[in-house]
Amino acid sequence: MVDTLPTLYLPVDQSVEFELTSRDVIHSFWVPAFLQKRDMVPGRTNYMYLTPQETGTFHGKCAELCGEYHSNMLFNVEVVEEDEFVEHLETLEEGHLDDTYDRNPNLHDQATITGG
Ligand SMILES: [Cu+2]
Repeated sequence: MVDTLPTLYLPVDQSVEFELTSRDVIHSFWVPAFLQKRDMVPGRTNYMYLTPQETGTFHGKCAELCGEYHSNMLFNVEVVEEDEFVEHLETLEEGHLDDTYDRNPNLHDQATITGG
């Protein structure tokens, strides 16, 4: 399962700013190895700053009980050298997520079924 998770790439030894928000409910961005976590709140932007100091694979998860899919909110973090990071960036389209991980359509279906 770990192989199919979304992966966040970060460059080693460079400061990184995370801009954290949510499009549905409150979540919490947590990579235990980074020793920080921060809430992600709809309608608000929180920030987290860090500098990854070693390359490697780390595990991230949502740290706020957010609903039915909470236990599936897992991701990988790859901290890589600068050239590998740039190479990876070039494979991304605009750097935005598509709807692949969007749970809102599920919530909408549920609301329709229950008339809510
Ligand atoms: Cu959660």
